[in-house]
Amino acid sequence: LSSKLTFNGVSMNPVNSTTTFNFINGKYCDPVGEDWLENINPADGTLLGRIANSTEQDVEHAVIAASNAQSNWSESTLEQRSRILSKIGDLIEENIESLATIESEDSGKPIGRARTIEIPRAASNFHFFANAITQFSSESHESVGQNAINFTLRQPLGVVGCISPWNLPLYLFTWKIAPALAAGNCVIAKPSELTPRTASMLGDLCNQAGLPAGVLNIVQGAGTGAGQAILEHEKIKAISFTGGTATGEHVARVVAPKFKKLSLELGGKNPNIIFSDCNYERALETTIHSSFANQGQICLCGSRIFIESSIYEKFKADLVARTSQLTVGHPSKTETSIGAMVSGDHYRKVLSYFEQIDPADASILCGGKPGTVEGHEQGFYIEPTVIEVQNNQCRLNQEEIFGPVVTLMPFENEEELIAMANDVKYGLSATIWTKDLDRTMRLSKKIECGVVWINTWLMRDLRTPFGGMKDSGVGREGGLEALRFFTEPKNICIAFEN
Ligand code: TXE
Repeated sequence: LSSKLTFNGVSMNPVNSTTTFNFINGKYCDPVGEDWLENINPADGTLLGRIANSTEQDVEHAVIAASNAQSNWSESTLEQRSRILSKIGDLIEENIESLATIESEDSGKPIGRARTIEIPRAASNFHFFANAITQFSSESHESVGQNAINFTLRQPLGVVGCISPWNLPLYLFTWKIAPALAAGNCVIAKPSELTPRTASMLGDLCNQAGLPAGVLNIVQGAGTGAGQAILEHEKIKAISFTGGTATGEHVARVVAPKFKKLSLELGGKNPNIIFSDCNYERALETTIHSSFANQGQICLCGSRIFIESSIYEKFKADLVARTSQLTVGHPSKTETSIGAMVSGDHYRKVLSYFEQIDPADASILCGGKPGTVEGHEQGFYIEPTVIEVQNNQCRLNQEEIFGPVVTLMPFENEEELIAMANDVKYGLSATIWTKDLDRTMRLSKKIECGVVWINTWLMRDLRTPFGGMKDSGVGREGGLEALRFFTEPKNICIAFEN
């Protein structure tokens, strides 16, 4: 990354800096109120630095910058936008190592995951939408017999707000920003205050790629301050939000009376369904990933495992044995499979589920306690945990725990399975392991969710619609759905004379 940034006249590099500034109108700046939050390293509890804690004044500055940049950006050619977005993707790729290191420090995720999956995906988000915008088309309808033709313009919305969470920081931040920019909008974006630094580094990469000042503005700070100000600002036309369901409900309540466009990607409590005819080894191996990847802090994790009763005892024993072999360790170590939870608060929240287990509902088969990593005793580690559940209504099977925790339950037949799988407020994704094609279709149609994976998990094609139903969200992102969200369709009807 360039070391040409200046702050208060002092040259600085955002990677080495312990201060995370706002990025407004193409420049790093401190928050108007000079208020700062602490950025804690979850791997050892030490202080990484301070983060701008912005208010509505900072959001106002960002909106002014974005509004000034809007008309030039929305009138730039698709080729110009595509070239700049593609360059941002290239620069992310060139800086994978430093971005992955910072991402891992901020979030506690294993460095290998950041390096090989998440930062590359952030680059793909830009590359994908750089291409997608050149293929984005609209419809026309000839009103035959009425001498008229209708066509649909897809115009940029203007200034839009993107608010993202801490679990996949740069990956989800760019998943929103790239389509918003590609469609010709200017953006006010807020990353989570728990994982602010890779988002901040993106500002510098955008400058290097030639993104005009003001097109992307990054406002750092708490959800209740900066986030709330983004929701409320009259000039921000749309909100794309990913986060917890409770916060999503609040976002909807604030935004609905203002008639902003709204996309919500919220929590999940996804069933992972194992039939006896599955490819057993693949199902077991993938279940380890879908249960514990990123310490279970992925909305798509298969946190409720339903196993056909004929193989229940065997799968249970094998899963517990494999789980017990996972290495809880410092995120910077390549051999670590389970890193640290993102924060002390989240760590305590996950542990509280273990303390409150009613023995009539469930019993812990492995894990269920803090992990110990020598030399890093103040870090927020939790052992990967498998719990056998007797009652589908218990909290463990109803609430999103968002940690390295899965529950097991047997099922006898499809009818019973579907009833249990759907008996939650969430509806994000489902995974089904079976070789029976008819069954895959029957179940896929009946399970209430937005994404179904058959004999795989989290295999993503960025062209597909992504999102959930019920309390898992409203709307779809991904592919052309995202470009549709970030544009206003306007029908134009032209009458002509024969
Ligand atoms: O996320 P929040 P939290 C789930 C998971 C987790 C729970 C709570 O179960 O335990 O949510 O996590 C911003 N106005 N997921 O509280 O609050 C906030 O600053 C505007 C699932 O840490 O939802 C951050 O940028 N913005 C999820 C973003 O919202 C506000 C990923 C998300 O934080 C705001 C993360 C406000 N009033 C947690 N309050 C997923 N779907 O993957 C907060 N924010």
